[in-house]
This record gives sequence, C-alpha cells and structure tokens, in this order.
Amino acid sequence: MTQVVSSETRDGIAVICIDNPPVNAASFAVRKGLVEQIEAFEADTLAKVAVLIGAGRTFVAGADIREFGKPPEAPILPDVVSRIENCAKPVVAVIHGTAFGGGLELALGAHYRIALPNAQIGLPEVKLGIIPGAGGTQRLPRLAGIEAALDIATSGAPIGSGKALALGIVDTISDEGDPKAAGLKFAKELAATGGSIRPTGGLPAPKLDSAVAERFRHKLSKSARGQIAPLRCLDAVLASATLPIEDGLKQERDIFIELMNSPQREGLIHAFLSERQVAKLPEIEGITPRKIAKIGVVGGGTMGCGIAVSALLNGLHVTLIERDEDGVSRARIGLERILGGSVTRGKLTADKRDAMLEKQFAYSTDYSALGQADLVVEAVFESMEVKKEVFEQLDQHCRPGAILASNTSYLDVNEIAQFTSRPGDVLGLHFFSPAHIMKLLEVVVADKTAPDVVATGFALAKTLRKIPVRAGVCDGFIGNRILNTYRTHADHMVLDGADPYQIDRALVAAGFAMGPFAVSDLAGLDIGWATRQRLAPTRDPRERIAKFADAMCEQGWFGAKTGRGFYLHGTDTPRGTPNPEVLPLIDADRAERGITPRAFADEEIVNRYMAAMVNEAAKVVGEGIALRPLDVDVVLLNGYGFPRHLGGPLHYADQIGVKVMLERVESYATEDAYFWTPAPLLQELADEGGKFADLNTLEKGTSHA
Ligand code: T1G
Repeated sequence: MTQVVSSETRDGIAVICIDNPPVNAASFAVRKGLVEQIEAFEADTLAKVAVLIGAGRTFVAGADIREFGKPPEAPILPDVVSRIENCAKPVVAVIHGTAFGGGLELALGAHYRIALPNAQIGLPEVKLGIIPGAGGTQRLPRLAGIEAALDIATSGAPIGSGKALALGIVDTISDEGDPKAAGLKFAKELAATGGSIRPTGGLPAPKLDSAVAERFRHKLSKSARGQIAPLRCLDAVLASATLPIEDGLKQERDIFIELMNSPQREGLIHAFLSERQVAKLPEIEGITPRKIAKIGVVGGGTMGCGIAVSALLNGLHVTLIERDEDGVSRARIGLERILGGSVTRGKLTADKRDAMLEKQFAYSTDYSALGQADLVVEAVFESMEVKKEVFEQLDQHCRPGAILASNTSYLDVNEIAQFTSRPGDVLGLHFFSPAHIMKLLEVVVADKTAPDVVATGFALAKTLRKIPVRAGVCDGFIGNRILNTYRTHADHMVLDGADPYQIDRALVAAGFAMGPFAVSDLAGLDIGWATRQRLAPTRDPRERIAKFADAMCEQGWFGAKTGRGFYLHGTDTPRGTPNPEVLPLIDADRAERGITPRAFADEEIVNRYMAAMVNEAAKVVGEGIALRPLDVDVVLLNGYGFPRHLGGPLHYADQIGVKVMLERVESYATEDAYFWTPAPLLQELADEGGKFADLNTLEKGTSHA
C-alpha cells in the first residue's frame, strides 16, 4: 500500500509527497504523516531543503470535508502548519491544480511557494459556512496585504497563478511541467545559495486602511444575505493588523470553531456533498454511456439557443433546426447575442467565437441535417401537438441509436416517447434558463428509457459542466412541481391579507435570491397564466386559485418583458418599485370571496412558504419522482434560488424537525385541508421519529417509492 505521505531524499533534497486521492484532502492520516515527515527531515543531517508536493492532479484541495462534525483528531491542521513554519530548515511548497483552504494554509506555512502555471489558490471556507481555521486569515494578509486577503477570503473565489505571483503569495511560476521537477530545481538553487527559513508568520503585521475595512463591511452586509461566515471572516482578517500573530491565530480558531458548530455550516456542506452525490445512481453504475460528439437542437428560441451555446462552449458540434428561414434568422440573432455576451464578459475571445461558429455549428430547416447527430434536444413550444410533430420527424431522420431528448418543463415524457418507434432512446433533459449559465439539469427518466440512455444524460451533463438530477415523470418533474405548490401558497397568503411586496421582502431577508412575485415578473406572468389554464380542466373544485394574477395578465401585464407586472420595469423606474395598480386588483379578488384581510408577520410568511415547499417535496420523494431527499435539495438550490446556507428544503425540514414541520402543515390544514394534505412520507417520518437524511443512502435497486 502506498503511504499517504511519503518522503524520498536525494542530493540533499527531501521530496515529501502527499498522496490521498482524489484531491489530497488534509485528512487525519495526511496531517499525521506530514508531521512525521517534517520531523524526519529536520533530523536528517543530509537533507538541506524539503519540497512539499501533491501526487496526482492537485496539491491539497483543503481540509477533509468528510471529517467535519466529528471531534478533531490531533495533530490538528493549525499545529501542522506551525510545525512546518517552525521547521529549522527551509520547506518549499509546490502548487499545482488547486491549493484551497487548508491546502493554501499548508503552503503558507512553508518558507517558499512555487506555482505551476495551471495552479489555482483560494480560501473557499466561507462557501462552506466557516472561515479559514489554520492561519489563512493571519498569514495571507502578511504576504499579500489586507485588501487582497479580504478579497480572497471573504469571497471564497480562487485566483490564478499570475495573480498569486503579482500579490507576492507565490515566489515564482515554474514551467518545469511537473511539481517534483519544479520543486527540485528551485530547492537545488536554494541549497546552493544557502537560502534560509522565512516564516510567513514572522512578517510584519499588515497595515489597516479603515476605508477598505468599511467598504468590505458594507459590501458584505448586503451580499451575505443571512450568512454569518463572510462577516466573521472579515473580523478575523482585520485582526491580523491589530493583534500579534499568536493572538490573531487564537481568535481565528475561536471563530472557526464557533462556525463549525453552526447549522449554516451543516447546510452548506450538505449542499456541497449532495451536488456530488446526485450523479451517483445505482441504476447507471457500471453502464457505459453512448458517445456524444454531435448534437442537434430543435428550436432556436431562448432555450434552444442557450442549450446550443452551452454545447458549443464545451466542445460539441451543434446543428440547430428551425422551421423556416425566418426562424433561422431569429435563432442566429439570439445565438449571436448570447455569444456576444460571453465575449463582452471576457469568457470567450472574438476569434474563438468565430472559429467555433465556423467549425462546430450549422443551421438548417431540414431534419435530414440531423442524420449524424448522436443526441437531439427538442426545445420547441410547450404543446403536445407540436412535440408530436417534432418527434415523428426525429424518429424518421435520426440514425438508430441516436438519443432523442425533450426539454419540456412539465409535459408527459412517456407520451412523447410514444411518438417514436424507439421509446427506449427517449428521455427528458430539462435545462434551466439561461441554459448556458444555469448549472441544473433535470434528467427525466420515462418508463421505457434505456439505462445507457440515462447514463448518457448524466455523461452529457458532465460534458456541459452541469449538475444532473434524476427525475421521474409527473407534471413539472421535481422543480416545477414543487414551485407550483409554494407559488400557489404565496398567492393564498396575498388573498388572506399579506401584500406581495411584504412576501418578497420577507423571503429575501430569509436568504432567497428573489421573492416569488419578483421571480414571476422576470419569468413572465403569462407562464403561470398558461399553467393555470392548462390545469383548469382537471382542477379539483376545492383548489383555491387567485384571480388577481389572471386579471393582471388580462391587462397585458406579463412582468419585466412588458414593463409592468407586480413591479414597474421602466428604464428610469428604480428597481423594485411596486405597480400601484396591483393592490386594487387584489382587493377586488378578496372582496369577491368575502375575505377580510389579516396581517401576516414575516416569520409566518417564511414558515408557510417553507412548509408548502417541504410538504410537496416530501410527496415528490415519497412517490419516487426524486430518488432521495438530497436530489430535491440540489434542484431547489440550483434552479430556484433556495438559500444555500439552509441546505435545501428537506435538509431545512430536518433542521427544524420533521415533527414540527408536520404540525405546521396540520395546523394550516385547519383552514384549507385540500391544499395542506400532509405528505404520507412526512407523516411516516414524524411517526417513526426519522429524518429525511436517513433516506439519502440508496442501496442498489431500491427506491423510496
Ligand atoms: N474534502 C474531502 N473530499 C473532497 C474535498 C475536500 N476538501 N474536495 C473535494 N472532495 C471530493 C469530492 O467530494 C469528490 O468526491 C472528489 O473529491 C472530486 O471532487 C482548516 C476548514 C478540489 C476544485 O472547499 O472545490 O480547508 O464525489 O467532483 O470538479 O481552513 O472539489 O468523487 O466521492 O468537486 O475536479 C476547503 C472543495 C475545505 C475545496 C475539485 N476546500 N473542493 O473539483 O472534482 S475547508 C474546499 C472543491 C478547509 C481549513 C478549512 C473541488 C475541487 P466524490 P469534484 P472537481
């Protein structure tokens, strides 16, 4: 068995190598091994300089997240970093891949740092609800200054090797190609010139500019939206300027431990691990996906263009089909607008865009152009008749083995599959708008979808750098089905007396990216209107459906795109200005129903909104539409602006307590028993004293349906 940390000394240089796949996380074994190897190096009179490298694709990506929540086992990381810093002979860290969090902190403990050109460094701890806990907030400002350290540590965003060099975080960028060669070359020169130790912690304290501190405090108090870690991180970094290093390190550790025990940390780690868990499905384990190099996209509207751009940017060949030449012209404009945006934002050079369009892209009005496609995504108008026409054409023109996917957001994929002679090759691929940016992809598995087609859906998501979540067939799949429920309840609260603006404010204060009415304005109020009309024929008479929203649509107010919705969207109207004509429409709806409006506290608004979401989410899991609670969490986090630090609706339900959630649902049910029918799974878990998290592990061949 290979040692997790090994060392090899030749010509006076000890190469200490961390080999803990996949990302060399600083687990207990790594920490212990590092201390042992540093001590051995110190004791070895033949070794003059030590080089610290990571095996495989990266240096150390951070502390081992899987150990969080367990009692820390000595040696803890801050002590390992100090041990390196206090080593009597020089230690050189060589960074390739990523040096994140504890990985960067280890490198800061070394006396010299070299980066390979591809290296990325960062302190992403705030994204996990904590702050750096092994000296990052004290040593980084001593090297790079307060402002740069604040930027890096409070945003959690990585920087590249060039910027790290400019900021003095690394000493040089090596073009040696591999970390060992780079380290040996640097160490030999160091040994030859008698280079000495250079502890980062011994550097003078950085200077504090109070204007910079205030700027960050102001920015973070706005952007943190309920998250504790970014502001606590600011406190820790600022302390580097005023406290001696030992006291600064102690304060950092105290804040770190406080945050490590916070529910926000649990929520953010749940989000991180769940986003990696969603693609692990027993159903596709060991199944080889089909090869995807050429894709077709049918429909050049917003969705089709977004999907085409996502595929192009990730190296696929794309043929886009439109109905006629006018359609092609519109698609061309749409596609070029999106790509133009990528060029403006510096994500793509104009040359690359031109080459991509020339070599990877084609338009056609003729389905026979899809003859060689490996997979086709249909993104046309949401009507079963239109889908039928398209899928019959695809069945006729696509080669055997090609995968036929629908981007429908709610239609029955089983029915769509029946329009072809090959239902095994059909699945839903539900992208979110804008499709070249949004990470979520619902992979909708119909009754007859073949396992290797499911596997290909997941493989395609990886190619497109998206987060795939398996969904079963039902109206709205996972996300839109749950959205439809909590959005309906937001309307109920308005009917009963809350105003839409209070609801939006309360939910933003709770950490949501946007409130439901602001979201509707952006998405287009006509979408909800169409859904209500579509569902009307099958609607149960007990269902409460607000009329004020229909009345708004009847006035032609579809939200942002028409300049008017719940809010006004004129170019010179301040953002978030309520449309003054909405409240009278709401009053009229209430009057017609004989409702005397009552006041809602913000807390009640949030509790009800969450309960509606959790209850429907529990139905979605109970019916097997989502495989596990974590799949629902990932969908709501990545497609619907659910606050990340709350971990997703079902993680949140566990935190509040399943019993409490059920009690809330039951108490609301006394006013509307139809809407608040408790989910059987919620009931079951509450009866058994269980948690949603208990259902997150799947055995092969099982489902919770
Ligand atoms: N600990 C344990 N496992 C980790 C890990 C970590 N830090 N980072 C990644 N993994 C696992 C991940 O779960 C997945 O496992 C596999 O590695 C590949 O990851 C004291 C407290 C490094 C850029 O926040 O940003 O240091 O699913 O699919 O796209 O101050 O992972 O295969 O079983 O994401 O190539 C700070 C988090 C920790 C880094 C690689 N560090 N990781 O991305 O692959 S806190 C981080 C990442 C800390 C100290 C503190 C990315 C990556 P599996 P992947 P990738």
